[in-house]
Amino acid sequence: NSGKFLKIIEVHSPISAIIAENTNYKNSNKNIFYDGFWSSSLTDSINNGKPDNESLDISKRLENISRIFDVTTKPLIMDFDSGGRTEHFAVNIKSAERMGISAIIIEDKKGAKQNSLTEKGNKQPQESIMQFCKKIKVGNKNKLTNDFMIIARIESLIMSKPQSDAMKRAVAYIKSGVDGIMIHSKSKSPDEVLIFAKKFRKIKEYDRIPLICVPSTYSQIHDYKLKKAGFNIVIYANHLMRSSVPAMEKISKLILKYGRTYELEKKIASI
Ligand code: SPV
Ligand code: MG
Repeated sequence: NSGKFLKIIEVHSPISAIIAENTNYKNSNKNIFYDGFWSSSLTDSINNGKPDNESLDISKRLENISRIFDVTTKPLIMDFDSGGRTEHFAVNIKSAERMGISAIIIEDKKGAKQNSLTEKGNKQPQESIMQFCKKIKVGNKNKLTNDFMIIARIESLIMSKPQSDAMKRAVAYIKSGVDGIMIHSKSKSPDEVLIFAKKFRKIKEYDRIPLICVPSTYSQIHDYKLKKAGFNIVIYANHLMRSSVPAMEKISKLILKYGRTYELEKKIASI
């Protein structure tokens, strides 16, 4: 409702969330900051040393978010994977809303979970439109308030299906009552999500439906271009985790190399 273009950053632990909450960047006339957090299935799993395949169960994911909420104030969008079995989704969505999560994103996939960006090629099938619409309706029935948003994530482009399939799904999901659309892509170019946004924004009756993107593979595109294309939310979905991994690898190696920590004091945070 703010009409603002929202920048959302992945957080996977209380300390990563405190850092994200307190990060800002001042340029000549603006003070830029993150509007909220993304709880990523990928980085929550990695933070627990596990693959992104739902072996980290929903109660552990919610516990993690609860610890983040203990020490931060920004709103959070939770990656809810496919939402799981519809009867479990009906229960879990209430737990998410009660905890204070602002929105969940459910992806239109079914069966054993695989990360959409896996380089081996994602073998997880897409859910049928009919079944996914059913799930959206169950979600809406189990909302406690209308402030809580359910966003549908469309995987058609990930599966190399045509734009028409993605658009057909967007329309069906919105008709089933979803509050926003995330179009996902693993292309190295932003072109396909830009084409989708252009078509989607031509539908005037969906003016107020937020459009979301996750530019992990097409990272060359600037935020203002996504805004101009009609997106309302950008999610930087894994970058605090990905920045911490090489930092930890480097420092742990240097301690072995030097046999002391003196050489790296300037590379790390003060005590
Ligand atoms: C995640 O962050 O876990 C996501 C986005 O689902 S992606 O990994 O890009 O599919
Ligand atoms: Mg995920």
